[in-house]
Amino acid sequence: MMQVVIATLNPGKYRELAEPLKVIGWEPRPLFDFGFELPEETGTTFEDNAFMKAATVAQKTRLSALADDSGLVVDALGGEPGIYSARYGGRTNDRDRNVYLLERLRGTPLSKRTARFVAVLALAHPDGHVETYRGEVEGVILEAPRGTGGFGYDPLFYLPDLGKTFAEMTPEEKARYSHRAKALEKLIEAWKHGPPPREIWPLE
Ligand code: ITT
Repeated sequence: MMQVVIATLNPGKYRELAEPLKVIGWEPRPLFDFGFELPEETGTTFEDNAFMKAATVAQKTRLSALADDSGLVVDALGGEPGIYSARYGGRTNDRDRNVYLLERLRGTPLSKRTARFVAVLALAHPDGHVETYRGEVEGVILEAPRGTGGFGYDPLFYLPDLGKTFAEMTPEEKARYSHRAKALEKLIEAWKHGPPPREIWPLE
């Protein structure tokens, strides 16, 4: 069975990544088991940051490592908080970040509160090869939180087609409709018959 270190310190992400990997027969290992820190996220894109986290952990553990860099991209805020979602406004917990987001959107009508969640998964192998998979989901930022499930901005992120926020969904529903679920779907599709072919530089 392939052991994969889940290179995250966010327990909400861990839960959502580990279960689907068990389904395809991989053995998820929490980063906590190894006592490593994650590198500082100095990249300018979700891809850069996911790559850095996965590659660092694969190199240190000599195992394959899966990292997730994700965030909320709000149109009326020019794409904020984006890659800075975990530290938005310098706020240090989910509740305060949600309050801050609502403050930033005060006076913005519902029709202009469109947003998307983005997740980029990077799967790095100890030989240095890295694969990335991206998932996105469109929604609307509500004017007040709804629901108690999930984590992060879930109580404010509403899917009009489903009539629910992510925090009002069951874990199974979130595991079907989320940005992370869509990225995982691509990873699982790529790996369903074993390791996917690697891109090779063309030799002119
Ligand atoms: P690791 O780097 O340890 O994985 P992190 O929380 O710092 O954890 P990110 O830098 O990728 O990870 O920040 C992502 C933030 O975006 C996260 O802290 C949440 O605030 C938000 N976010 C991402 N996915 C989310 C989801 O499914 N539901 C709600 N909020 C989410």
